Amino acid sequence: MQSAAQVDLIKELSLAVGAAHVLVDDDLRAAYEVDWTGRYQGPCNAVVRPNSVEEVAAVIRICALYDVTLVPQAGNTGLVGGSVPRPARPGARSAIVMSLTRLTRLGRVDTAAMQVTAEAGVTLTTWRESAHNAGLDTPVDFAARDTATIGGAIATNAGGSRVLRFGTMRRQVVGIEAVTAKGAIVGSLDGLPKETAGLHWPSLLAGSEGTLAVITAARLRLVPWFQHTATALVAVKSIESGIRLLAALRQSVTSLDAVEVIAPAAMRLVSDHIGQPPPVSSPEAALYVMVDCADHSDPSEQLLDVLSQADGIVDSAITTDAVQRKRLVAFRDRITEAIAAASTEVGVPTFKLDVAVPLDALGDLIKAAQGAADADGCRLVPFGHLAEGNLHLNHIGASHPERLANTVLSAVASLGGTISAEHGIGVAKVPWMSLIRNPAELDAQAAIRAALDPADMLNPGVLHPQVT
Ligand code: 2HG
Ligand code: ZN
Repeated sequence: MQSAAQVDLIKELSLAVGAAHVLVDDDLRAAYEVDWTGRYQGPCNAVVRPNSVEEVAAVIRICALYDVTLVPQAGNTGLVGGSVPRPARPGARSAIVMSLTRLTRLGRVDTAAMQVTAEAGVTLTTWRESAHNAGLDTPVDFAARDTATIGGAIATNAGGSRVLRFGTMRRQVVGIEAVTAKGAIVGSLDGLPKETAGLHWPSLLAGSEGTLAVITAARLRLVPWFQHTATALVAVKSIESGIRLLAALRQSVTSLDAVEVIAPAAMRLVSDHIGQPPPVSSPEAALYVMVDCADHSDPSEQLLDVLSQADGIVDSAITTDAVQRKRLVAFRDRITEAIAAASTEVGVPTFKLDVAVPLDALGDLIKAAQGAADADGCRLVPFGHLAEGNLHLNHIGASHPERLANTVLSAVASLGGTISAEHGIGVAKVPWMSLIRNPAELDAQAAIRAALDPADMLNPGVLHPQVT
């Protein structure tokens, strides 16, 4: 039964955004209370769906008044539990989920500035389509593109396959609009590439995971749209030959767009899932490397040149044909989906660790991760972004996720790596933050957060342990 204060809270929220956009029924809230892997979940009082920055500000002021916490959510494609409510705890404040999926306005593309303004709920695919309609392209792309949104991608500083060419989401944000815990609208969407007037809101908010303010819109950088893409899938006989191939590509292929890595375990799983044999294979393959080169004219000659001189290649396929490319890229893009299906089959949510190490430590990382998975008795499926030394270590049927995390993340830290490369800390990795941040850094981060959100209202439990 709802308390009088809860009834008043729902009434006020309904006045702010319209009763149809305050979801209180169990069945309506359910999809917002659990992440898509099924690993992270918690209850909320209501899901509120504002339609403008002013409505976002009004909702935040109401939540502050009623002393409830607020969990910003958009595509809900996150992998670290940062966009769903925390599990219920005795004495904890109740939560409101703020869904930003109604903020879907997109501005006109400015082709001279190569920028566009998008609201937080615009998906990456829609962002890309708007760029293409103007003859341009987007610098960030990843497999969850149809559901993941601009707001979430900025809040987690998402990466994806084009980071080696254009950088992570942080670099694409030339202006931002957000609402602080006090209900103040901050930032600017003017998109001035040069502006040195003290604090830079895009830099502060990219990667803040909904803890410092709720992002409502951004001015985003666009890039040229290269009409010719050559994609190669290369089987290499050792990790070292994969890294030497990466070095050669970086040195001589100016159109290099993506260099992704697929471990044999991931290749087997995805190939079973999509019902097609791997396009390249060899019993000798230690790794598969997928390379994209994109340019205004056919880049395949440059790519072939490097491939023909590289050592350690045991098989390869290359194509520029759109249909063939799609077929090839599916072996990378559909790995997450294949893992989810395998996890559903064993009845345990996937345990995911997204980590990065310096390239020369990649072999040691894979060894440590395999050792930990073997000790747990689970199936390890590694893949990711070779150029950034970023591996997605997916564990199917893990029995002791905490123990796995302890072993693998400690190894990552001792190899000079990071416990999160592109998925964020969320709630999943909070206990291991001290492996990569010293006490002074953690104190400073907490102090910045407390200054902007003294009541710890925005996404408590994410990035830092939850206090109340
Ligand atoms: C990708 O690179 C995403 O496809 C998802 O970051 C990774 O499922 C994963 O672990
Ligand atoms: Zn990734």
